[in-house]
Amino acid sequence: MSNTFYITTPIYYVNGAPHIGHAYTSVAADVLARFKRLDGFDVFFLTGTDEHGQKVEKAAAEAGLDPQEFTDRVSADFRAMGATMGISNDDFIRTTEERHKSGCAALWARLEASGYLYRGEYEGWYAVRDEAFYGEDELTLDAHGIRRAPSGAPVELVREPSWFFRLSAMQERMLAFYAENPDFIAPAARRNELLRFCRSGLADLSISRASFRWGIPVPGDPDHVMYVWLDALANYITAMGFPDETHPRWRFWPADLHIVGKEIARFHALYWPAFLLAAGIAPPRRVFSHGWWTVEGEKMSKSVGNVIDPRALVAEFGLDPVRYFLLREVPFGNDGDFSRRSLISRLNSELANDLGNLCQRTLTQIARQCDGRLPHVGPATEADSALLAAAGALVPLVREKLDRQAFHEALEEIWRLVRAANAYIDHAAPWALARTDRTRMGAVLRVLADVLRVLATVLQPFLPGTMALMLDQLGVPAEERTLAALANPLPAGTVLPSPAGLFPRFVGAAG
Ligand code: ME8
Repeated sequence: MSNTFYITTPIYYVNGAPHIGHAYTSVAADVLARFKRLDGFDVFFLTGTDEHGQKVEKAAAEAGLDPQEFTDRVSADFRAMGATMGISNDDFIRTTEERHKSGCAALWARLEASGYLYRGEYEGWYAVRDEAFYGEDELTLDAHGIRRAPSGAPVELVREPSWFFRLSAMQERMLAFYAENPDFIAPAARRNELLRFCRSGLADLSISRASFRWGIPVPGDPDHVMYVWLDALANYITAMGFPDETHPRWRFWPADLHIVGKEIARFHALYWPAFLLAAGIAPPRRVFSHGWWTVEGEKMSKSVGNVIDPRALVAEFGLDPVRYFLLREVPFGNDGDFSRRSLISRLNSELANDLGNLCQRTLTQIARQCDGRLPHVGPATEADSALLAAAGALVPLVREKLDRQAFHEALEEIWRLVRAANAYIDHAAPWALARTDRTRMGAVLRVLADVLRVLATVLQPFLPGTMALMLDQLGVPAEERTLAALANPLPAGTVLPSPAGLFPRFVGAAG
């Protein structure tokens, strides 16, 4: 079994500023990357920007800038968004980089050599907003007589010479691939959609454009640029050094997980593995396609003016509460609604009350009653053993949930333990034992400190900043913060720093 884990986000279009949807995907991938690192994996986490195509070319023209200058700017903004969100990516790829362009040309050459490409003419519908081709049967006419794609994007008629990929020849092979890899695409609803689409018959895919210039030239046919989706998908291998299979990064391929939004599932779970299989390259292991956020019940859009800037949220609420909210509020895979009220309510009840107070109550007692030193492990009562057993079972449970990208279930398991620890402290009442049975008081506080250590350790991927502080306060050395290190008990007598609050309650207006 290889110990590598390669995870990616989509590379984002640089036609506009990053928003909460982009932050969501990046945070989700980041939590998994951090968890795998804590679990001893050799992790590679990639993100970046998708900079070619008509949509970006148009946005640059509207901004009155040369496309390269425009993409430099917006790409830097996406990088900055990642930094604000605490994203721990190992690289950030831009499709305008030389390494990407040459890798793409190499992929094209392999596809051509394998006989999967031919030149022809494309006539059909194209939506610049989606950078996607649509069949006549997929379109609807709106009230103004405008033809629209299922996504709502307006389409235009395109008639131009084009290179094609023989997707039709891949149909049986793809169906066999899905059958052999039942976990390749999740959640199940997306898998079923994809199977239906694939079984209904696959048309060859136009993979070059000849009517604009902002793209990677087709090798040997410089009047054409590569279709932006072929260019974009290739980022996942060009960042790993493709076509140089002796590159140190190539050991990470095939990717373990592509995290994407539901609207681009077909590109990742059908076109991408089809290109790779045709080129003789191993396909990725899994694609998880998550749902979409609306805002206070409405679709997020520039024209409605309700686009949420993740950086403004972080400035107001702090980074960890925002990360927590994004992954706790909505089952991963479902659509969800963003509302300030629910963010504030989760911050105050789950982070400040449930977890923050538990930690504060325990550490304040240790500071006051135990001279700030970690107490000895005492003889365990039934209640002690039950709580410690629940804590001991947490890591495998969370691992299993995160291996299925079920973030909300992982957090639910963690909070089950937080609630059990709160019930335990209420019942054991160490503040009362301080007057009646100091030995038992020490034992109770030690149980709590050990449980808090488990909680803070598994929560690091979700709440990296606050859990680092919590582990400092629990006296856990930096090198003892991995999942494996939970097996090493902390020495009694460890001097703990004075406790400080982790999650201030939010007291401002909700609306
Ligand atoms: O599609 N809710 O880029 P993109 C949740 N360049 N997630 C959202 C969202 C929302 N309202 N809005 C965006 C592209 N996202 C291509 C990808 S990959 C080879 C090329 C997230 O800038 C979600 O992950 O349109 C979605 O798939 C992605 O941003 C789309 O970003």
